[in-house]
Amino acid sequence: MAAQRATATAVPTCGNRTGARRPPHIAFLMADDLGFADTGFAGSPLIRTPFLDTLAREAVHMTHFRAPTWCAPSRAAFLTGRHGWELGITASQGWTVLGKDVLLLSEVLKEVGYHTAIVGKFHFNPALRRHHPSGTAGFGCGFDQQYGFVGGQMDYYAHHPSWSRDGKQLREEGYATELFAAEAERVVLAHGRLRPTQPLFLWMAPNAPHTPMQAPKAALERFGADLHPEVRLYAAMVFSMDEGYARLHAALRRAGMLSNTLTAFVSDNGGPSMPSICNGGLRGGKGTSFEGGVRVPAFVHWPRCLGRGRGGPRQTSAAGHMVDWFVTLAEAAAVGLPEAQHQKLMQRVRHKAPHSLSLWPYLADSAPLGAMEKRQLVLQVGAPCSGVLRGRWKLVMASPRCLNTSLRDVDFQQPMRGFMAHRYLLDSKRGHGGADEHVHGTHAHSAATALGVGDGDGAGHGDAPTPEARLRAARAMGVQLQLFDLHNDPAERHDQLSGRNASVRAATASALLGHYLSALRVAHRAVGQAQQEGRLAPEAVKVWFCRQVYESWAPEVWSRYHSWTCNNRRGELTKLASVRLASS
Ligand SMILES: [Ca+2]
Repeated sequence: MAAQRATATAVPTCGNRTGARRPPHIAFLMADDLGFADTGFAGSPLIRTPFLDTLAREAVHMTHFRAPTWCAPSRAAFLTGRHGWELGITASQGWTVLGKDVLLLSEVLKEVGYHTAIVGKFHFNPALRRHHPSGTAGFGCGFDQQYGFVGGQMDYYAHHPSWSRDGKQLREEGYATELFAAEAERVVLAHGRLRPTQPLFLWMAPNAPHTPMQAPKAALERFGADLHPEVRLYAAMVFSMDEGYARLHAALRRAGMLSNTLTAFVSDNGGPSMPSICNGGLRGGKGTSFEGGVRVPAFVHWPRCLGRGRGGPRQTSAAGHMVDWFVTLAEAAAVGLPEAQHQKLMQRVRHKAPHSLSLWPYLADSAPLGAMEKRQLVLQVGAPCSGVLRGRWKLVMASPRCLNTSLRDVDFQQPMRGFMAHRYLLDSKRGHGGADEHVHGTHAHSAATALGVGDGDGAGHGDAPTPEARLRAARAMGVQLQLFDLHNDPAERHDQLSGRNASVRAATASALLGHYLSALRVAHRAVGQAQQEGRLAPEAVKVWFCRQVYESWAPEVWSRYHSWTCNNRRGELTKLASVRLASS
């Protein structure tokens, strides 16, 4: 594809065509579970992010950027350039140890001369540190420095048992977001003092505003006591996160590094379906393949090379994805290498992460979308809610039990058919993991053939199924399919597979399903390999997962979940289709 052939020339020249190109310092700011519209620059009436708003005014925004729907697979995608389903991560939370064959972004940047640091939430299986061969420092995984925790959910004051610096456990007092800010400041100032000529890669990943809802008093007092307590807490958590990023940038300025810094901002996944969080009218939330779960704020601020956007903030609607940072940042980091060495490196990087595409053609000069317009993105493999996207079309696949059943009627201890139907395709050869009896044996075999999956690694035997037959087969396996036209219906309210459009759209849905099944085969192999190597974490299906899907479907239930921070935001989706950017 054209986008995959993009080379170093796609990275902006920064107005320096004669001298050697200097690699930038990279400050990668990742929020955790931030709502799509919960920033000042997205127009929130309640949430305040003054620092991010300042950056946003000079940044290039990716208005249709997608991320995996959970924390761990999202961080894996960022660090490896590969989707969770390529890595054997099919469980919802993705607690699988990465294989030795993956190349980490931190390793690539270290290799081209960067000093590398992670401050915040790592969220990989702790075994990764022992398992992965990279790195010689205390922490490894390609990072020279580490501070924070390895796990996921964490009390902001009691901290996670894995709280550590450079891999050594420590106990500290304080609010996590503020401790991360202080450490980022220390890392930058020390870097400026000790290694003034070396580029720095700092991945700043506070766990804010992920649950539990906790905020320091000073931040809380910035918001009126008349606000609902949950909204006030959430707003204070986001504000504190914003202050932390501001402290990092202030340190870069003090160290004389800011003018050569590339700053990227992104949320690791969509905001959860919680009353205090606003995804701006996008359907669903974290854990689902609906837009509320996968479409996240994302921008790149690099005034030296991308300009300051004299006509206001710039934007691209290219279908970027979390996996793309891998190639994109590697390209920017490698600008100083001799051409032959650069090409060799990028060849290896692209080979390791074939789905990671360079974003530079779209960030640098708003190139025509080209291949990006037809890009096929498998958003999640495995239920309760999988999805695949191509251009304006998105196919969502979920358990009917999640989508169509009153929550009161669901016994969540029982296997969900939709979920297990997906699992069958992964499990049929190995026979592990308690597959649902409905999809076992010959029934499953014939259903798989009807889907066009068949046996073996290739396509199915015999004639390819008709679109209608394939959709029927998927439904017979207990998977509910919904097709959305995101161009006309960004809120995913109107299923194109029901009503009068159904037959017209069957071919589109079937093609997307076919692409999804290809990814499923890749996932099958990756899971098998993870099992053989003892890296596969046990997965758990909890009530909460299904609830996320259900509430994204039932309008009367769902509306309750967008009533506070989304106040006055109803009907604004047309603005959000291109992100409403603060104008001053
Ligand atoms: Ca998250």
